[in-house]
Amino acid sequence: MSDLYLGLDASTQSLSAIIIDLDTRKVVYDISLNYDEILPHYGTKNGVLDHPDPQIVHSPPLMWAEALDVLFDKMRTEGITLGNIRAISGSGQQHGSVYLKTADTLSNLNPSKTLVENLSGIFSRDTSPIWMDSSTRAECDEICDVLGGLQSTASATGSTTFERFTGPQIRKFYKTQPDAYNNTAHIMLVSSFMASLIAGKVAPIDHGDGAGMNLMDIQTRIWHAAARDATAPDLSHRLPSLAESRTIIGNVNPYFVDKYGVNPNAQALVWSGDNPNSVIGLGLIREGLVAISLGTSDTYFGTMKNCQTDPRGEGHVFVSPTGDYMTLICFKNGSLAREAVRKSHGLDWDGFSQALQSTPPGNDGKIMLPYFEPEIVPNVLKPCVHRFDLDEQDTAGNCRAVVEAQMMSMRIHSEWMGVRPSAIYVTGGASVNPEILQVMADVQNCPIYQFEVTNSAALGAALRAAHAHLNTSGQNTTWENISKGIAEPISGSVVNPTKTAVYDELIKKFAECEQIALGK
Ligand code: ADP
Ligand code: XUL
Repeated sequence: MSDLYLGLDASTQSLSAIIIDLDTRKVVYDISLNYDEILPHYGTKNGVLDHPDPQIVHSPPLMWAEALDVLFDKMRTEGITLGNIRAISGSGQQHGSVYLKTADTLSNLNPSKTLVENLSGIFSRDTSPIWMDSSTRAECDEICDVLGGLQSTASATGSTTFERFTGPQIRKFYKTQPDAYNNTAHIMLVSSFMASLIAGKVAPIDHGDGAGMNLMDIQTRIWHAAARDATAPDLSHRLPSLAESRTIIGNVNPYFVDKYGVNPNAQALVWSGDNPNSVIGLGLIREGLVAISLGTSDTYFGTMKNCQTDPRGEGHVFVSPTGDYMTLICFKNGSLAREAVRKSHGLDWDGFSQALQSTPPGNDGKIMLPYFEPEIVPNVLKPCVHRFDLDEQDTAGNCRAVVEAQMMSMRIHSEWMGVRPSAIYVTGGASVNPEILQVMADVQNCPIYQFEVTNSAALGAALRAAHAHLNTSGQNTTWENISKGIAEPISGSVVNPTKTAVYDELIKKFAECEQIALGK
């Protein structure tokens, strides 16, 4: 039987798994379990807990752990040969943080109990602030001031301070719940928390996800002492070590061996963020390629050899699993904004696509600024949907307006990268929708390529597991070899631009509307 590699993805709305057989270059298993559906007792909506303040967005970390049990149980009962798994890695929604009183139990989990039973009482904070949280403006300003302002914070940590980044979130926790902070022995990211469960010990944070914390020195890739001190006292012993994303933590936690029959020699790798993993899952291993992920958030990213930060402070520099840098811009009003429009007009996705087909590119000048949730880029803390020359009841006009707004915003706010893409690779749940991709192609004026696997983060994690396993077992291999025939666009899948000129004009109006909406 072939060697198998498992990639997991703990995203905002679901836990997914992809298993690859590298000999045949095939994905042999691909599943996604939606938290709201499989674990309704946590009461989440789209994976997050309801809160009266739209700026506060948390999820329960126990839910992510319980989903792991559900997933492994499903794989075992579906007859997946977990005994052939050689290495496991994973991907987590970025920035979210998990707070533990102790990690002693991790190496000693009782397989006759569930993960929930095993982990009961270990959290010093029952809920985790996630990337959608925007409640830390004050803490962002405090840290940024100590580090010398926007540009020096960005050149120190890869980004200026952002509300969702882990450092400002930790500072808010320390300021508002000092006793619980003092009671915290370990602060983890979603990725390193899940890796710690899989490895049975406190996992390092990889450089890719570490760069999303405002705590890592982006040049030297070690904790940035001044940023750490500006965040909270006595933070150094609460943070784990930082490591390259190819680091093997050890063998898989015996819990998964005894309970589900996972190969006892399977290597547990560090995890990374969903966006760095997607770089590998999309084969973005050369500079100049750009990808757009249409997941819960929409992200625009690409690899970069030298570290160049955004002077306007909207974009980020992270570290790619290849060791190069990657640039990223994150738009919070992605799939959930498209869904809000779709649902308010009583449509399914087919109806939404028909609405896009029935309206002309440029939407006769109708414009929406879809800030259904507080927005990251541009920074909008109070959610508000603005419409210009657009009637709220105009079903087709609103469907086209939300997608055009998202694509024009990506074009405007990625200009600092200094390269207009010649091809865009697309991933995430909405990348199956050809009408949305047509708008993307027209606004960006470049061809869009689709992939067979829409979860590039889980695929990237599986490929990282294979890369690390082969390179530590004497079968040296390159990223080019790993991605060949599997992390490549579907041949012939291209969506070419057709009507582009209209957007060169409309984008000027859109930019003006954006300024008005931002009160500038
Ligand atoms: P995440 O990984 O952030 O949890 P996914 O990449 O799995 O998110 O994407 C989930 C989203 O994909 C859903 O919120 C849904 O809005 C969107 N989606 C699924 N199918 C379609 C479709 N046919 N057209 C547009 N969007 C879709
Ligand atoms: C990236 C970001 C989101 C999350 C969730 O900075 O906040 O893309 O990683 O997908």
